[in-house]
Amino acid sequence: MRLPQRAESLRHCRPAGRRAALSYLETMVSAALISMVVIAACRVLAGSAHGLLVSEALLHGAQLADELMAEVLTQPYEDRDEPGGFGLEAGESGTSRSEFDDVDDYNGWDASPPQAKNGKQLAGYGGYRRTVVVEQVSDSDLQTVVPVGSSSFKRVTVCVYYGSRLVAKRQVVMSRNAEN
Ligand SMILES: [Ca+2]
Ligand SMILES: [Ca+2]
Repeated sequence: MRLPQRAESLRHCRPAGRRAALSYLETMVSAALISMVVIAACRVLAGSAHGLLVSEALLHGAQLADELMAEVLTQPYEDRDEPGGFGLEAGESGTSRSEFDDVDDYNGWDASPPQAKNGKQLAGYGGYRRTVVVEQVSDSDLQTVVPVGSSSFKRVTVCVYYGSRLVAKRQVVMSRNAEN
């Protein structure tokens, strides 16, 4: 038995409409899933890039801190020409480290970007900063800061920052008696 023309038309159209609706829905779900995967991948990549930057900053910080601490440790405990003082002696300039000739001359050194001893900026270290603090510490307790000249120990602290972040710190205690 043949259906009327309108019923025949609906019989063919309904399944096609459902298929179209399903295809649209599938497309939307697929697009949403792809978007989620892309966002997740971007986050992973951003995290990896940040991790690499932090690793590089820590490596450079360690190199800069070790290099400056090694330089300080080559200096005598006190100025040979004016023993007993602390900090720069008369006639010594603090614009670079070229005239630093004893450990406590380095107290208060602060340079960004980092410099070589002759004052030349170190290439490739933009954004880094190096600081030095030298303190007189107690003979009986190396953690206790005491007045200048009242002990035989000086504690040297070198810090390196990348931006505002501390990326390396070195601390060494020097003894006056080690030179004798
Ligand atoms: Ca000095
Ligand atoms: Ca000096």
